[in-house]
Amino acid sequence: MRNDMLLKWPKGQLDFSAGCIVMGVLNVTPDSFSDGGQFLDTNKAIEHGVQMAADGAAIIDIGGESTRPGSEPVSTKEQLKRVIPVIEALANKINIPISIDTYNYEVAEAALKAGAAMLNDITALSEERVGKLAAEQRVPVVLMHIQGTPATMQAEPMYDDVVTEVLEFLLARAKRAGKLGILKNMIFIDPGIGFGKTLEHNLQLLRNIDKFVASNYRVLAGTSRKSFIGKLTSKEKPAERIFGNAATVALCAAAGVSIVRVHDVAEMIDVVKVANKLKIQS
Ligand code: HH2
Repeated sequence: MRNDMLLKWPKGQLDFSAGCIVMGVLNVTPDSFSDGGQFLDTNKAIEHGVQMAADGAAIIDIGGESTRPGSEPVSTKEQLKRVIPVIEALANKINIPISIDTYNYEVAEAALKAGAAMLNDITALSEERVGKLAAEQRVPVVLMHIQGTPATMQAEPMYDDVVTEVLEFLLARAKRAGKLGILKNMIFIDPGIGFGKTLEHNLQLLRNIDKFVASNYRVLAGTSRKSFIGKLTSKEKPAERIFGNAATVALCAAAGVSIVRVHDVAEMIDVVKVANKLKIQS
């Protein structure tokens, strides 16, 4: 196995030798756009995390604040109340890394203490302390692009050249992460599908996802059940967007994306297994 196919750190490991791997989404929130309210109950959340691991997820990404368009920040206290018991319990029940979906330093720190092994920051280290924390604790970090904030991001997203601007932003943030002491192979870049982007922006980013892969940072893509899929397929309900999502997951895996972040783990595991085999090796 080539060295870079196995990412190992003190708290976990990820094996990319088969190609793209799956991150299962676990939102412990009342209002997430797709699974809001389903896993707010601690026991239900734990059960779902265990199920996603059994279904083949390589990572479980836990969040305590919805970042859907129009959403407002949730207090640190409330986020901790939602996610910490779930992380503590899941860390003892599954042997894959748990990632914490937060840009909040206090939440990130407490989550790592409770057993999380990765940080997923939708603001790409807007708070430098989060980057320092990742460096000190030697954990991988996902850097995502967002234009604006969740409350306002879909009002009027605007770019001259969305692909170049998003990629340049991510490379600058990755460089900053490197300066803070995070190793290059521990950094994942993510174009932030749906975060301050129109349908056309999302399509352009996905059509050019190979440019992100060519950056030599590993890439994460989060398309799961998002509204652009609903628009293309006329599927109003997020849970009905599974086949539409499968198309994006297959194309991402075949283009060399390392991690797809999804709600429907069992289904997308099959998609990824096939797409990984169809990937033209370069
Ligand atoms: N998308 C969502 C949340 N976190 N993190 C990364 N790195 N990339 C993404 O595309 C991404 C993300 C939004 O999806 P979801 O968690 O299902 O919804 P909500 O924000 O409403 O909880």
